[in-house]
Amino acid sequence: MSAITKFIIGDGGLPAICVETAVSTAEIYLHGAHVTKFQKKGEPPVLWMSGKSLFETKSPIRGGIPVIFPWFGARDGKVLKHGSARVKSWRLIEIAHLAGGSVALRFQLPAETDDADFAELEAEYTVTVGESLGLDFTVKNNSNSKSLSFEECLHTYFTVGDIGAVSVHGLKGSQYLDTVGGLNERIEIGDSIGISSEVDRIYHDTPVTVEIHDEKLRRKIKIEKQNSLSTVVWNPWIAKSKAMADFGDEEYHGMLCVESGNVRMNPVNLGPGKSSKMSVKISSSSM
Ligand code: TA6
Repeated sequence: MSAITKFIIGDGGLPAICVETAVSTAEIYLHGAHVTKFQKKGEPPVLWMSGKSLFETKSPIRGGIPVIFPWFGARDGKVLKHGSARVKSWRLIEIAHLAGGSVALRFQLPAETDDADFAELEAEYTVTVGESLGLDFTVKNNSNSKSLSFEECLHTYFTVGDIGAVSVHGLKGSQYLDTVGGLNERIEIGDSIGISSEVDRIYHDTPVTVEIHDEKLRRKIKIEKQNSLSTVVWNPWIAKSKAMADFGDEEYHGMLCVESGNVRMNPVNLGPGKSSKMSVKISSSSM
């Protein structure tokens, strides 16, 4: 079959694009250029969505792949956490049906004219749906005189069968900022990471491929990336889950964030007229 793309009015009346290829389905909202679904036919969803997510223009969607830009976390003088890109309406500027049956959708973020710090940064985001999910995030510095610094992160929520039967591989020996119970720099000493309490870690200088091994779903999710030095691993666990209105109290059992970006110790510094491109490829296979 050749791939099909369909425009729909999604949750909250927000416009979205559904994509079906011979091997997978996906859904992307224009709001935040937010990928809310990616699933290979015959398999459980790769991306996780909260059953309590809001779908309104002033709030980020909870789950899928929030696009975090141009800053990560809280920022002095800024109201929004995790930047403004995820609550902006992006423009879909191209749909390309590729050889091999994949579909590439290219989105553009309208200039941040109301934010002087970032008005000269232009972002584009290409989502490629096929056997795997490809994400290319490009930023251009339109200033002809100033270097600009920003942060970027594809804050991906993955479906897991049981958070207690999951391990994260590829980060052994890496330094990370542990943000649970204060801010502490630590080194990952384990061959893999298990989750049995709240985890909120920003691994620095990690261009590496990371894998999620899911014993319950008997599945491996591979997260390969280029030009991304930060890896964030997050599960809110019990208290934080209860504290989020758009996150079910028990939903932490079925999700894990492994995020790819350039944040904190690894921001992007872009010279005048220069561009950067961060790429992530998400694929799944049986164990
Ligand atoms: O990426 C991890 C994190 O920074 C956590 O600290 C947690 O706040 C999470 O992002 C979700 O943030 P949000 O603003 O989407 O609720």
